[in-house]
Amino acid sequence: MCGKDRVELKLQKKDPTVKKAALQLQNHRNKKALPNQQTVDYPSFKLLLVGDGGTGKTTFVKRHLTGEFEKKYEPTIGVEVHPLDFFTNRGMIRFYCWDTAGQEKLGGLRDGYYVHSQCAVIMFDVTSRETYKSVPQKHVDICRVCGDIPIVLCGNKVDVKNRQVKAKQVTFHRKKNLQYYEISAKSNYNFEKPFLYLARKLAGDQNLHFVELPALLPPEVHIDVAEQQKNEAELIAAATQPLPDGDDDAF
Ligand SMILES: Nc1nc2c(ncn2[C@@H]2O[C@H](COP(=O)(O)OP(=O)(O)OP(=O)(O)O)[C@@H](O)[C@H]2O)c(=O)[nH]1
Ligand SMILES: [Mg+2]
Repeated sequence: MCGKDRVELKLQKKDPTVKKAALQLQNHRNKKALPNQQTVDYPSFKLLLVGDGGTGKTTFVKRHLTGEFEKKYEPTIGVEVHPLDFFTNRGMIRFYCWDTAGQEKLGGLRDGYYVHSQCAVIMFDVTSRETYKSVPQKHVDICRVCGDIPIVLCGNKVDVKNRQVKAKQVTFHRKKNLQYYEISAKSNYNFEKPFLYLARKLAGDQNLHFVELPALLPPEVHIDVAEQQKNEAELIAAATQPLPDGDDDAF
């Protein structure tokens, strides 16, 4: 370890969010029946995370510090699996997040990763229309392999000023009865929303809520709150409008 790394590690350990994450991890390790066992004694679900390359999937899952500490990295087969724990009023819940490679050439097993997924997040990048256009195909693929599982659509990078996919242009979720959230992985905006929605669906309990949020990396960027409030209002207003014709969303 070089001198610079050592200094950074020391600084990180002083960071209260890092301390909190370490404590959370220690607490849940203590709850396990055996040390180093793979499974946990609370409900766990396989969450499939898909979306075009560069949409921010890896950035998103790595915000969750405990999951990052326990990560299992398998670059050669095109997926990283992160166990992400959440504390709910009904006890702990774990999502095994399968962060797949979006780039075709790094796709590895592709559909092979989808098998046995119990829920999914489809991510696109609001600064790239192309990534939104590929959402329907990803949805078809998930339904083909996994059947009717709860799915959340996430429009990431809403911190960027010049977005290409406006809130009112996002209509795919309404056609397919999915949940949609605007998120910004880099600012932690709405980080917990997709997990909360999925946890409620999987538990069949709309009253489930998080009693404590997981330790997250500090925000790297800040969103313009007023601007984002406008976007959220635009979404609500758009939901009252008739859906555009056709299978794919046109801009
Ligand atoms: N401005 C902004 N940039 C982001 C955000 N999330 C991710 N990025 C950036 O987008 C780029 C791609 O992020 P990744 O997380 O690697 O994307 P990915 O979806 O995992 O890509 P693949 O692994 O190729 O499928 C990186 O440069 C990130 O820093 C965000 O919320 N806001
Ligand atoms: Mg990635």
